[in-house]
Amino acid sequence: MVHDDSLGTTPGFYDIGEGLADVRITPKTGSYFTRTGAAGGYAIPVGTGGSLEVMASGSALGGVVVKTVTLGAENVKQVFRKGEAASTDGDADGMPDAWETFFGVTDPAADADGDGYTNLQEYQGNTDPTLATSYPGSDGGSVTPPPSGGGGGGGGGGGCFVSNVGGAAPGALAALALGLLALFASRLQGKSAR
Ligand SMILES: [Ca+2]
Ligand SMILES: [Ca+2]
Ligand SMILES: [Ca+2]
Repeated sequence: MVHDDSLGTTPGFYDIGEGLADVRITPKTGSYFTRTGAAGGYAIPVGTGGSLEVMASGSALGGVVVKTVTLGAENVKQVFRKGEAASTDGDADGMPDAWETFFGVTDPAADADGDGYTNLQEYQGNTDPTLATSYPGSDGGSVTPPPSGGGGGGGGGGGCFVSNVGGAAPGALAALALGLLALFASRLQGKSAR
């Protein structure tokens, strides 16, 4: 779930209407990434063990948020809040420090992945400067953004909950599944989460 906690009435919790859409969720490793739906939800398969850095980025956040997620056999709910976003740009090249560090790029004029767009253009387009299939205007998403439910205000979901769609099978993909996106996650795994 990605939300602007300052909008609602309950500090520290997701309130309906706080969700931020089109925020890119990028795990440090793996081939999956996604963008949040209208209610700020997302679900993405990442793995079943260890820890993983995950970055949320996009203009709706006003910067980037990087979190370290501890993975296990069950789904992990990871919340990103706008108030946590960092936009410090120490070298004033237009790309925030945290974004440069996460992707390992430093030169705004370079084209690290050879897709025809500079690293700066990729930051501005909220795409991956290290992935040639991701460039401004076409993110080449590996995971379709989840359905937004009944409306931009959060559909019928509202609260956040965690479902276990990873199962016990070795190697099964666990997921970061948030809020009303648990249903979407269960579809990914082809079985009911209930
Ligand atoms: Ca910079
Ligand atoms: Ca590029
Ligand atoms: Ca790219």
